[in-house]
Amino acid sequence: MKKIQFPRKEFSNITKIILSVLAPYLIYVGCVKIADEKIQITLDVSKTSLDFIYSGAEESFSVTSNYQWTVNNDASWLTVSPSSGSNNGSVKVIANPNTNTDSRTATITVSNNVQGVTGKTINVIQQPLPSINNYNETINGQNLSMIAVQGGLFTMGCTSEQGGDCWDDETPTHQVTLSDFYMGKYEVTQGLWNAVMGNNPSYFPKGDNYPVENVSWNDIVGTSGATMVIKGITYYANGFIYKLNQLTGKQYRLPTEAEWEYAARGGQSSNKYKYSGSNTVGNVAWYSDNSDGRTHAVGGKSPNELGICDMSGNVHEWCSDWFGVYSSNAQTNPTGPSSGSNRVFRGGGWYYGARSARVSYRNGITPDYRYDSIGFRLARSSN
Ligand SMILES: [Ca+2]
Repeated sequence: MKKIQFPRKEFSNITKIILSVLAPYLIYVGCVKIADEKIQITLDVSKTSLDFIYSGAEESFSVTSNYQWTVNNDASWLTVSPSSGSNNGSVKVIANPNTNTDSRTATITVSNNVQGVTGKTINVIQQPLPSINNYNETINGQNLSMIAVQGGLFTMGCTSEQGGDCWDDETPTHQVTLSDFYMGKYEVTQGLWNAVMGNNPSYFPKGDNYPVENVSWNDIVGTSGATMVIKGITYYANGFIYKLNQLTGKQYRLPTEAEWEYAARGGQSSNKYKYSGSNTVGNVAWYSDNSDGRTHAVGGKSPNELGICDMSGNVHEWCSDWFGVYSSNAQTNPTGPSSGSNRVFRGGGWYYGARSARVSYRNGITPDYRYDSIGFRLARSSN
């Protein structure tokens, strides 16, 4: 039998010529395709948002990648550096001060300009210039300094920086939103008390710049005579605050417990310290280990982020609220329980340990109680 002869499959001469001309390109295209399949380009950033205080600051984020990348930002008030890099790196972001009374936003984009790889976006917000300002006034020759506290949202209670030092009454944590207010830069001094009341009830009579103590909540708020109601508290004509308000024409009051804690934490400028202005208690507080068994002149330790002094230590500070248990519900401008038996005091004192000087520490006692480790600080609403 005759074998069937299959024709050899061969390229024609013309095809050979074309293939020989195209060969280098085909090899190149093949290699690129293989390379694309082998290298998975990755890109990630450590933050998706940045929140700047109104006065400006420096923040940073890190880039994780295996390729080149570039950074773009759409706001002239932001500086990012470097504007490009490769592989893993860190990017600094500097915000200029915001001189507007509105907040402002910007977008930072990190990309590596490779098709199919999604760029990363960081949303930036900067807080507005506060609409209230610090001020001083003089009452019968005694200075009163008030710090403007821009309102906002914070977490009240036993937050993580408190470590294992919290007591049960500091839980549960809860979200609190506050309006703008003023808080006294210092504890009310013996000098100011005497200028208003004409006496000095303090156990440690050392001079005008020492904190007044041995004053009950009732001594401050009053118990008889004409009245004025401020933020839910009735102030009476025989109390310190009513008399101060007669002299100044303003509506000073005790801080609420939430205002006290928000200010102690540094408000919107908070660095999330355990004590008011530091994680090292001795930098900001007169307390059992450094007080030498007595009060000290106000402002002797470093101020906190807002410029407020001695919120940790020296003397405890009365607040306007009845002492109650916390709820986990979010609250706006809370004023505490509607009734109770003890009024709140905060911040620790010269006789007490570091655990009492924490920003979330709280305690309470009957409003007629006088003690040489409890004084107070003034507050005032912004409107
Ligand atoms: Ca204090």
